[in-house]
Amino acid sequence: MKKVLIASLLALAASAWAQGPANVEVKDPWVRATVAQQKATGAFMQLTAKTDTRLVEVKSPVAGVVELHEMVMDKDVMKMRAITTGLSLPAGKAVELKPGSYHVMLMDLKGPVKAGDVVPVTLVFESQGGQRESLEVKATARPLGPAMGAAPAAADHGKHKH
Ligand SMILES: [Cu+2]
Repeated sequence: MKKVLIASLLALAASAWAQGPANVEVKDPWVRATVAQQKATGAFMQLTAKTDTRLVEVKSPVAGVVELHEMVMDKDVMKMRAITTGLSLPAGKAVELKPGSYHVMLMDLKGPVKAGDVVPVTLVFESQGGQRESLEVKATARPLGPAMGAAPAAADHGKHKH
């Protein structure tokens, strides 16, 4: 009984935290699930670096193009903008990638991302010395959230229950 509990706790820990002796700790990676025909979505997580580093590149097999984005105000309108110089991760400070803020933009999706899907995302970090380290995390797809109830009927199309 106790063994089973420990095993499930370990499994839980493994899914929530990235593995390996990395300089950057990745907490709670997730991807927003898509609806039919949607070609882009966002990936989110919390990053904490042990020493000053930068997130310089992100890759994922589910997307043809992956970019790092930030939200900026442009004439009172919030817009997304690609971060081309990398996202800096100061030592010991948690940097949050979340909706409405920094995010990983997955574009040119090869197929729909369904809630519960596990999406591999490879993060490439560069230290101040220019050393690169990559880390693969498994982001779980979550449903659209509050907007879900208002989603068009098309989103449910093709979902047959037997
Ligand atoms: Cu974006």
